Amino acid sequence: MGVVNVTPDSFSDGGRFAEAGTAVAHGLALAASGAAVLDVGGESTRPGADAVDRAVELRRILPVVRELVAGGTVPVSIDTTKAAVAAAALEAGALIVNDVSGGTADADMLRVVAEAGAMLVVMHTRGNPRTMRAEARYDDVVREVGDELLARVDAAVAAGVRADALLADPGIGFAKTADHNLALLAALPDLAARVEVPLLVGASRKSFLARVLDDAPVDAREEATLAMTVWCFLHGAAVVRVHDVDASYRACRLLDALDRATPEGLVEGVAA
Ligand code: PMM
Repeated sequence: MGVVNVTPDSFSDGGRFAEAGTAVAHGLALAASGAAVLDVGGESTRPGADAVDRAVELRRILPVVRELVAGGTVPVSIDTTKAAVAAAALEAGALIVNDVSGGTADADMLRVVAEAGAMLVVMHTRGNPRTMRAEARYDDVVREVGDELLARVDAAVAAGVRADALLADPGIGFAKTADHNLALLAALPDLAARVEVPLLVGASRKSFLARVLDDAPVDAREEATLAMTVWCFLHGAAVVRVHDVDASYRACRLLDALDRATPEGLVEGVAA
């Protein structure tokens, strides 16, 4: 999943793709690099970020969703916590809703997704971007995040979202300290076994990487991001959400080749 942030203030790429034409070109480039899904977002979710008005968010994302859908290369996902934004994006041809609140921020979200028959990513967080730092308190982060994620999966199914259209995401960097993020990633196989729907992980360029890398700034986290992609795919994730698709895609092709290799070597048609 390639990230297309149409925002002036995301932590990783804030402002670079804020203009619709630039965002579309970036999305098409990510698809050409191997992204299987493009995740379009119009509201920054970094800790402390201000909420964005619905009209502003719609103005940012709709032209980009429309153009990427018209481009027809890969499915489009809408990264939003607002049901009205999700509904408009689905109407414009998006197929997936990526809700970092796991369906809790807007009482209409699950119904909108269910009625559209769309896919849904339920992510784990607590509170909202303004309050989540203070909510990063756990006795046993792996167990509690698993419990809370399962509750969100159950709520989505109860609201009519198809169980086979769900992905669950531990929410790296959301209401978690760097140590919590590392503990969750280390326990990914347990989480994957427990949640029973495919896992999506977004670790790309996130600040917990700097905790192990001498405070590396955001533009010096690509190798660490790639290491996370490989770790996640080897430990039970079905999808990774990344900003730089090239490196992750190449790494995935290699993992795929290794997965399929026989004692004689590479099998035919590998990693197309
Ligand atoms: N992270 C961000 C935004 N949306 N969605 C999901 N499902 N998982 C994530 O980890 C996630 C997300 C924040 O990163 P960005 O500002 O670079 O988009």
